[in-house]
Amino acid sequence: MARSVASIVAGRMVAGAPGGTLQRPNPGRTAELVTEVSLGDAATFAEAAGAAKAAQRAWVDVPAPVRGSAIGKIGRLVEANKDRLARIVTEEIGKPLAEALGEVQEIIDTCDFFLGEGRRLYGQTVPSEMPDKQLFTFRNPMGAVAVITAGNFPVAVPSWYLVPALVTGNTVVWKPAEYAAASAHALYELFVHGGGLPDGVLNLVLADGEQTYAGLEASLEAGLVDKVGFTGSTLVGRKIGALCGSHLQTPCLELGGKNPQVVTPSANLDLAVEGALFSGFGTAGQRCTSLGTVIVHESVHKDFLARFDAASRAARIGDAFEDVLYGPMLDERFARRYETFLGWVKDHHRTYGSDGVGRITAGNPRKGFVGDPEAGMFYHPVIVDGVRRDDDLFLTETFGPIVGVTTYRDFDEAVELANAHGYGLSAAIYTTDPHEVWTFRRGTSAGMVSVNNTTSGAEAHLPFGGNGKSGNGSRQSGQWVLDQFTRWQSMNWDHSGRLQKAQMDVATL
Ligand code: UN1
Repeated sequence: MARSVASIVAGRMVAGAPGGTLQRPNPGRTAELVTEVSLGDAATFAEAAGAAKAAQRAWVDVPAPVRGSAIGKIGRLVEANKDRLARIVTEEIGKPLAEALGEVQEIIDTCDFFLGEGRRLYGQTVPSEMPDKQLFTFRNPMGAVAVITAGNFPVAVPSWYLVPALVTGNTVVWKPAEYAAASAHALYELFVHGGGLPDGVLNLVLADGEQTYAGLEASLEAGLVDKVGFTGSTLVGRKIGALCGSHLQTPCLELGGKNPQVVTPSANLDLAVEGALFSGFGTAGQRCTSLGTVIVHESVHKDFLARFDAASRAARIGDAFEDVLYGPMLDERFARRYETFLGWVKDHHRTYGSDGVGRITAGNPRKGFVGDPEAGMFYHPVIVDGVRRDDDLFLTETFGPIVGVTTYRDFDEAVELANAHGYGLSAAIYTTDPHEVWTFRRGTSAGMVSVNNTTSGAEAHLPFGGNGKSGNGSRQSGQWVLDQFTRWQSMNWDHSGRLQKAQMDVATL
């Protein structure tokens, strides 16, 4: 039985489908319908932004510790519904159940961290240069926040925005990926009921990209949106960044990645292979933190490649409810784009020399569920050895189960190659040499560095974010995200009874 979902503005379900209807199939069994989505349009978005703006005046008056305890209750309700929510995610986007459970755990962790923020939200006292004058700083909420999220992490990544935004006194209009609408709807309900959120504090808009952009533009124009958070592609991030910039706003942008993994001669190769397998092919390569290119020292290249090849051939791909490395692609649009890319890779890499450089080593890049080729959007893992720095595969995020491999001679070259793609989200190094660890950390352009661990798999309370084509330097998670959802306000309070002028009436000894 397919679930029917629609936008919810100020606590009311939006009637009809002004933006049309989306029939969402199970990506693992495309003949089976899982969600029927009534889409809103630009007006729905603007209406939701208006509802958020109106509700913010009362929400900011709720004492922060009370908002924090609402976050705590949301966390407990999500915990009580962990299995149910994870199953909706697995069914709707084909993420293996173990990963979906991990994703839900990430929401609980985020709530656990931020419930305490309600009792902190610290400001400062600052000494004045004049007697009987007090200086203070306060964190004020931005106002109404627009949150636009991707469908590969349909519940955890949204919570990275919703939780800190709400606890700091903002209200939200949330536009999730429409192909993950049932997951989003389920999370919305847990937030509203768990936290007892008043109408309008959290609004859900289901709409396509075009209508969302138009709605966001109109809302910014009307002064209804004070901050935008966006997780998605670099291409769309640029558009949203430009739009926000023209309204003198700085959005929180979390975009794509082409995340490298350096494998040095001292590396534990089994660990490096396990890491490459998980971050390259886990979630079918559809994480912003997925591994893009392995940069391996030439002395261990052959050995690494043989083991990586064998491991990827042995991996189980299939039904996301079973014990598999990964399931289907998220959505037909991604599958089609990936297939075009794969076609290019096959043509391009066939033209390389007979020495094996540039050949597709592993996997059988054929579409099809093992045993039932027509069942869903499944792809086998592909490893391309010998990628060169001007190859598309080296330079572009693929969002699919494909990993490039290239070699280096000296360590400086490895660091240089690890930055040459222009993204800067996540980077990993496998080494037992502390000097290499330190040199890599300092030299990488990435916002997140892993040592003897994978490029993907961030923890919920460490700063998350990227540089270059991966974002605008904003950071989510932990205390660092507070700077995204609050503005500093300063106050000076003179109780001397005189008009003391800064710089002119400075006290002297
Ligand atoms: C994303 O793909 O948008 O680091 C976020 C990870 C996850 C988050 C990925 N916890 O893999």
